[in-house]
Amino acid sequence: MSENSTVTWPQRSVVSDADGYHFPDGFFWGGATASNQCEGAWDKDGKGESCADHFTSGTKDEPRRFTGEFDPTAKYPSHDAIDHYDRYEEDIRLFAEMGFKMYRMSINWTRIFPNGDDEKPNQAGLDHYRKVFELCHEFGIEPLVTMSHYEFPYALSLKWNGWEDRRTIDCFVRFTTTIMREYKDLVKYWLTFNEINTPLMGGGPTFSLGMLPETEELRFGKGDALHGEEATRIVNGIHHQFLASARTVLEGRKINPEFKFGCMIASNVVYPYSCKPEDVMVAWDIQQRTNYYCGDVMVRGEYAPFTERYLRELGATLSIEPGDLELLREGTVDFYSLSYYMSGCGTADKAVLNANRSVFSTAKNPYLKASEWGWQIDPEGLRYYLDETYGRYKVPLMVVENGLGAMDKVEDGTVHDGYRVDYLREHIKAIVRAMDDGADVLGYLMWGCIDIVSASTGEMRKRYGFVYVDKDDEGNGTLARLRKDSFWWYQRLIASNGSSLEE
Ligand code: BGP
Repeated sequence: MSENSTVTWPQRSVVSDADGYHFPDGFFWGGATASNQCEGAWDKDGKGESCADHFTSGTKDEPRRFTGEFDPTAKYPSHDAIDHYDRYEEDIRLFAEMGFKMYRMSINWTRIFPNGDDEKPNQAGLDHYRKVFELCHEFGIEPLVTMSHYEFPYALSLKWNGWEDRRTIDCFVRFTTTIMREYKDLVKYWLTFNEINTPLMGGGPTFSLGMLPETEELRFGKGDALHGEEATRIVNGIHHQFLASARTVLEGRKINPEFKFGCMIASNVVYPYSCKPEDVMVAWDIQQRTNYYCGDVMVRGEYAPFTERYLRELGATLSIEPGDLELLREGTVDFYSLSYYMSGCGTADKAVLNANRSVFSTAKNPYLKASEWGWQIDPEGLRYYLDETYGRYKVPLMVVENGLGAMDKVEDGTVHDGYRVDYLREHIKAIVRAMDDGADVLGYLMWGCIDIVSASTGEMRKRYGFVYVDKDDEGNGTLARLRKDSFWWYQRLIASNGSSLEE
């Protein structure tokens, strides 16, 4: 573009000068949680059981287990978590002290409809979230609500095997229309499904699809082994979620035309392990089927061109009924939100893959370091993903999860977590570069802004927060909240709207 160009670009951009970076006005700085990982109070005030309540705790090497009957010798971390349900006021005050502009949280379906298909909503659940939203607004914090974040009603899993059954769509839409009506003046930004694509990456069908598992153990990384009947169940389950999302969007627009809806995709950045064309194509293919398979439906309103070939390879049959495709076309989202933690490598050589397995069917990248949980740290991958995604969809993007799970140590009443600051700084700088490339990014919400239960392992010691919570994996601790060093760093960053990033 020539220097004299008079074109005004509509999207937000970051200006950088001697004083540092200047993010656009209204950029959403903040943090994110999910109710099953922080609230606890799993059976309080009329709440029903969700699938998350049936997962035991695990470790990096010991997978979590899903047990239908509660095992009296096991721990179920969602049952108490960090007691955010009763301490939300203290926690939101801490977020406000950091200057949060946005707080992403989920409404637990089973607090509103304990069995998923109840006739009437549970008033105590509705009252609880109203108080939370009112408090956010008192501090000028905009809530961003995930309607489904691994909180599927267990009763519906038993009845219909979760999203495998189309009847689940009506139940979900009843839930979403109830909360949209209830909070129409308090919540403007909504995400229908958290990380809708993870079952295609090997995330297992229970967490996000509410399907009862074939084995108790929650194992990750089997995306490349997905095939046949299980694949059929999963692609149809996701199809039902697409339909439920589209109906929610259409209902929501009637309730409040100001509402903004986002999809939420777990970004899967996969580089070729080598420049062999076979490796390049494997990397390309994994990205197509894990990112664009869902993104295309939710943003463009239609299945991606490669879908037929992909389903054939999966040995899966997708059941599309009359009216489905029209509905998907109408109920598209307004923005694209994503989680980003790591990247991986694609290889056509099974021996290389098996010798170097990273997370989610990819091989380890020899050029990258990893977190203590083996997630390979790659800020540049975030720029790559934002640019690719913006180039494909041209809708605003929002980073609604990014952060470092680490083993923190309390010293002198705080945590010196310079390693976390380094991780966050480098990722935010990658966002700046993507915005400089032209990507339109609405905000940055750090995942697990207060220490919460880890989704993949159920541990407390995999900590992400700016705020430390005094609780260990055995359940000991006072639950006291401590500000880590990163707390003050993020506070300065938000106050300067990004210009103190290099500090
Ligand atoms: C995402 C989930 C979150 C969250 C995060 C970190 O996949 O949406 O719920 O937990 O990952 O993962 P973990 O808690 O396993 O470290």
